[in-house]
Amino acid sequence: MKKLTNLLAATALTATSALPAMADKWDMPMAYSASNFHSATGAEFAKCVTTGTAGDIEIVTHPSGSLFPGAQIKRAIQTGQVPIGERLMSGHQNENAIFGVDSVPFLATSFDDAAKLWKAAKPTLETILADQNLTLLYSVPWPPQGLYFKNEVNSVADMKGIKFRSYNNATARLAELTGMLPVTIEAAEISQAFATGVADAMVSSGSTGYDRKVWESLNYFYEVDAWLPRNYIMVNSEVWAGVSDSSKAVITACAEIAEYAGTWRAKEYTGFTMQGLRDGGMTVGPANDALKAELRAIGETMTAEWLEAAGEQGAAIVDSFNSMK
Ligand code: PCA
Repeated sequence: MKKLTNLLAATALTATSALPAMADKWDMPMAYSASNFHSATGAEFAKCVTTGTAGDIEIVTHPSGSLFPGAQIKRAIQTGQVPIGERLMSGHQNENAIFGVDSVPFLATSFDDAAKLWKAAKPTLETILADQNLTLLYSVPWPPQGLYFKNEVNSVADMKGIKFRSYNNATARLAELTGMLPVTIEAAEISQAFATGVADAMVSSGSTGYDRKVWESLNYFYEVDAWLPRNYIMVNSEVWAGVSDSSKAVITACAEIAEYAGTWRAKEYTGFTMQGLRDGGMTVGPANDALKAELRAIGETMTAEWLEAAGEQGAAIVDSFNSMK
């Protein structure tokens, strides 16, 4: 028996001393539900890094805003409260209009165009983020944004006075320009907000409506393909500087895989979630032509406003994007 205990103790010791000296645990806050495709992608990215670095860096994801709510994640990474995290970048248009480049209505309305816009904007975004102590690892789009309502809507006039859940400046501005009343609510909170009548409408993807089972409160989804906003996975630049070259290579490779896999998932999920909304009992279809035209006109106003706010950098991104089309 003593022998066995000794043996166990020796094995435990060996196991402990075999652990890499620099083993590091990275908590990674994410704002969206564990079932969401961004969270699934993040979980695989975490696994890829943990396995690839042989545990030198173990990434642990915290979905559903459980560690930090979405609005606080970027600051938490910047200030080193967490080394890494995922954030919807357009949530920070207040800081810099460039962060809202992916939420300009009708600028990029398909996955292909969203990829081109991302390519055009990436170098500028990386520079802005670097100034904020942030290093970009990967980015994945949401599916195209459409309009959710409790009641049937056929024109902008029908929207007047409706309480509209917003998730960034652009969505709040859209509410204002359509005569609705914006109320900012994180995706993790929307099921409750709709159930209690805090809001009766939103613009979002089929994915978020599906994840949050919004058919329990809302009845109509109008496919508008207004824009495809993106989530970004960022690491604190000081933390990044301290990572070994070999671990950096693993993380960069895992990030590339995650961006590809996440984008693929977003595409696959678009049709799947539309059907999910229908199965839940919602009426799903394109907005009528008159409503589309009204929304386009509002989009033009918002595009002009964005270009004004984003200045030369914004104009250069749009030029570069247009040259790729
Ligand atoms: N879902 C997120 C952002 C965009 C989307 O499709 C949300 O509604 O908060």
